[in-house]
Amino acid sequence: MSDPDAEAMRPHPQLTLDVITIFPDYLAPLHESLVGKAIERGQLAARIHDLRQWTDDIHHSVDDTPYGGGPGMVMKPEPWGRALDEVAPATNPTQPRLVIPSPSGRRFSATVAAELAAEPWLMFACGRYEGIDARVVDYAASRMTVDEVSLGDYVLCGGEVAVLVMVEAIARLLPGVLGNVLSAREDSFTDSVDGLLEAPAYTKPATWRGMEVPAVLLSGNHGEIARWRAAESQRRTAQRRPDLL
Ligand code: 6GU
Repeated sequence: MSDPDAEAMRPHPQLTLDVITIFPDYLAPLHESLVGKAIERGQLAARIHDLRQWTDDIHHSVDDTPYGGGPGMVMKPEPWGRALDEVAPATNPTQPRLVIPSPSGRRFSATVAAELAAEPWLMFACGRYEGIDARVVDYAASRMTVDEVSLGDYVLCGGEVAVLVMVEAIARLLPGVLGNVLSAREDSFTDSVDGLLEAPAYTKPATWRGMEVPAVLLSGNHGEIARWRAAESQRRTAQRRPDLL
């Protein structure tokens, strides 16, 4: 998009993302697929920052041993403080919402994704090791909303993959990002539907390796099809996710 007319036509991004990480290459998948297209179209802006640019020692250290002892390393506060101050200057009246991926955070969900998709500016702070010095959260919270968010009850090596997951879930909720505006709404887990799992999907050929597509889907009877899908949703949800019923 170096064409100046295309540049002038570029929409104002609906959402700006700043991601701070010690592994910027981990975020490369953001430039693929649906999220990558949204960035190309200017609907989404994604800026990836290497935390090490805010270190001040020869070794570009970002971690140190924990006070009180224990295994592992903790991310030092100083580089994080400088990163926050540069990406979101304290004097700036507009502040991002800060999302910190952490197994100790509140659980990510379609509801949280929708909440984050409604923000104009999100900053993600990717921790590694045993986490970030806890004072960084308190410092950030003195001027911006801070959310520690967990994907589930398991431990990842760092927040980068969690950011990819969250950004994908958020970006597809932005108006005009998904090709088909309806399909985000009808997906499993979105609040606007009934909170059930989706019915199975089929495409051509109608017979494949001896297996038939359910005849109702070939019937052209839209009322019957809708009833069949609703029943399949119920059956699948009861079988796989009874907690949703
Ligand atoms: Cl969001 N981050 C990390 N580091 N580990 C996790 C997680 C997040 N969610 C589950 N495990």
